[in-house]
Amino acid sequence: MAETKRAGFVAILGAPNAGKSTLVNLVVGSKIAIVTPKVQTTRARVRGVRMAGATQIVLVDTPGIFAPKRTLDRAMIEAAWSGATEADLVVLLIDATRGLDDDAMRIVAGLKEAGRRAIAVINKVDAVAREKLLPLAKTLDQTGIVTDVFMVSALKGDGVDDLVRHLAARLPEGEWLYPEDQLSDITERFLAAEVVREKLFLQLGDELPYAATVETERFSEQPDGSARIEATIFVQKDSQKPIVLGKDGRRIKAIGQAARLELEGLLGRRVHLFLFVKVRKNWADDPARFRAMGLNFPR
Ligand SMILES: Nc1nc2c(ncn2[C@@H]2O[C@H](COP(=O)(O)OP(=O)(O)OP(=O)(O)O)[C@@H](O)[C@H]2O)c(=O)[nH]1
Ligand SMILES: [Mg+2]
Repeated sequence: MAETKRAGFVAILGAPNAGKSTLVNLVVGSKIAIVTPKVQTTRARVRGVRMAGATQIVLVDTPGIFAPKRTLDRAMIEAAWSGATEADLVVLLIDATRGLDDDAMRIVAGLKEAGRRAIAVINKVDAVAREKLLPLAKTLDQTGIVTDVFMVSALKGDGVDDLVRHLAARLPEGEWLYPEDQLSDITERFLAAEVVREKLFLQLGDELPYAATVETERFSEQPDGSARIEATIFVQKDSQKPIVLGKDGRRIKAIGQAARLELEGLLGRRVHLFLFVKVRKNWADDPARFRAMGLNFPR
């Protein structure tokens, strides 16, 4: 007899930089969400699909949850919490190097308030001393909202198979939500903009990435099978434009080159990438920019 089909959503919640996108990419087996060492990399919800036998696990990567300051922050956090609302299971991802800090406690409080329980996953176990893990697991257990505690390294893959098995077994019976061979709900246009934003985050100092957003303006297939992509980097101030461009345009060139190489790997075809930098002072208060990012504009 065929195995019973199961399917459902698993929202991954956590503080900024906990490794949510790294975990989702690993479980999906393909890069669908960008990853950087900086906080607040992910801005919108992204769904990734992993088949485990007859079970379809739809992982929902979310923006990190923190104390919001800007309109964009509020939109990101709303996106994260709405990811949890629609989910069958919630994973609370904890950065082992930070433990249950203020950001993590804020999520615990939010889950409590919503009457939700979560599977706690302690990530980055490769980066801390073993002795620290058991006390952390105990503290998580005592929050009263945690059903199980797993320890993983999303970077190295340790412990992730166990977690996937656990998730699969707890999803409800039902028809699959996506075609079996689909890996995510993102479009190639969105992926292109995100990969450019990742390279921008990696190339720039601490402040500027947060002043920038990237949109794919044109995406067309060429007769020779390659893709032609035009993307615009929006910054908020005139003074930020030369920083993105770099001396003699060297920085934008490096960003473009790195993005193109990665996109060729991800899209499986040659890519011609054209980047533009524009100043749009109010993009962070412009509902259209939020929609382009996959976010609702907070009221
Ligand atoms: N040592 C170690 N580093 C990790 C691990 N998982 C993720 N990282 C690193 O942590 C940083 C943040 O990873 P992301 O996956 O972008 O984290 P995130 O939770 O999605 O971050 P936001 O989208 O900003 O909320 C990156 O530099 C990762 O390489 C891990 O298991 N071990
Ligand atoms: Mg992320």
